[in-house]
Amino acid sequence: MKSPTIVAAASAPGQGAVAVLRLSGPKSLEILAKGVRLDPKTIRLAPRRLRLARFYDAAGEVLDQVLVAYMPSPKSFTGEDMVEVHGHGGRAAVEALLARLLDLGAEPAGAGEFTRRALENGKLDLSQAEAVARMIEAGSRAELAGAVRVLEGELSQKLGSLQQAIEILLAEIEASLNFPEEPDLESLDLRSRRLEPLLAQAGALEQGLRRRVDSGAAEVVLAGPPNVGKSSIINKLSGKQVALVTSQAGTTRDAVSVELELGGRRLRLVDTAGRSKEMPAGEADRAAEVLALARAEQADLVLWVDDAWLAAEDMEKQAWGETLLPLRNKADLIDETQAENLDAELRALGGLLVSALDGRGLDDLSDLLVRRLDDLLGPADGLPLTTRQALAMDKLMAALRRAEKTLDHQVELAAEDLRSAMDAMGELTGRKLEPDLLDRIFSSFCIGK
Ligand SMILES: Nc1nc2c(ncn2[C@@H]2O[C@H](COP(=O)(O)OP(=O)(O)O)[C@@H](O)[C@H]2O)c(=O)[nH]1
Ligand SMILES: [Mg+2]
Repeated sequence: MKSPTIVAAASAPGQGAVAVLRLSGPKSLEILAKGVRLDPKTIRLAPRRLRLARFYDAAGEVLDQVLVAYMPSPKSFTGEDMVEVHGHGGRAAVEALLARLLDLGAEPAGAGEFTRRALENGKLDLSQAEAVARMIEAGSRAELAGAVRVLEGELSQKLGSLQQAIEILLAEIEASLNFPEEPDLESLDLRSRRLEPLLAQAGALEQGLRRRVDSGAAEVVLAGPPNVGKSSIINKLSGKQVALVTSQAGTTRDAVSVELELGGRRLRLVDTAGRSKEMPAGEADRAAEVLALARAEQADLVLWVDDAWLAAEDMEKQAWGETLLPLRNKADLIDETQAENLDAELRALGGLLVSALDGRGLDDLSDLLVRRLDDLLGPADGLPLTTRQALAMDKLMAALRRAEKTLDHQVELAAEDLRSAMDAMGELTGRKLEPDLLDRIFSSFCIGK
């Protein structure tokens, strides 16, 4: 069965100087030729060239003056025959052109369908297809740079060479298991000759990845008791009046958030209601605390704020684990030696002493945020991995680390570990993905992509 010829606006809705409509499929040229009333042969003579034309409706009225281009298969984004129509970027013009193209036999494209066709026709692999989504979502130069590198094939190439290294090691282990008369494992020296370089390669790859990119910005939640200055800190960090600041406890109820770019990374700062020692009596205050807790639990990083005059040992031992960044605010209210000691204690715990009032420690806080998020999620310009891929990467690394332990004494187990590493690799590259998972991945794409 031939796939239908699909059409969609490739540019964003709304007004713009130019809007682009794309067609992909075997009838692209025929549909274009009818729309611009030219002989298909004439268009075919100048592939991949922009041509000025009039686009007509069925009655022969001019709908728009357009630039059109015909990209014959296989040298197109999807690998199929494709057409682009660049019209005037108003709603009415786009709708009229789209209606006419549908009328001429095109079908509306589904979400991500162009990219999916590119994948199915071998123009892109899954990581490149996902990089298309990352390019579009990139909110900073650093994020864009990482996505471009994936689109250019850097991730595919690195994964490919790692996969090859695993396959070679596995083959050598299996050979020695199947042919016991061959030289023994020790003399093969698989550890230093194969496994160690492989682990180094995997480690380097892991260091250069950026994780959890499908949730957009990294989420940094301000939490802590009421009235410690959480709202003041979010306002200072963002340079905006994001949240109300009053001397009354319980001013913040809804989680208020602001997006900003720090060190090339997009992050969302979220201010939440203070957590009181006892459950508050009021319904709204209770709901606010529940919401605050939920946001903190999902956060990439929790800035737990408390007052500077509390002794360090009073610090709430929070269950956030590696996502906790302890802050003490109102440094201006304690004396200098006290402040220095407290700051040192906090730094040892991965935290800081700040003052939202006089600004002390806030630049250090920005630097610390960047560093912590880099450690947690990888560098801002790293090769972006979706949550799905990051989980597969974790599985892969875990399997390789197990193989490191088992290789010398339990070779069969090492072979087993390497086989699970290969499975994880298949998930990572998308080679082992089920069609319905592909459906899910592409459904998050927008139409026209
Ligand atoms: N002296 C001093 N007061 C502060 C500082 N930060 C906030 N405050 C005051 O503490 C009170 C509570 O601040 P707010 O930001 O609303 O705290 P939240 O309830 O934790 O959001 C307000 O009166 C602020 O002006 C600070 O660094 N130093
Ligand atoms: Mg507040």
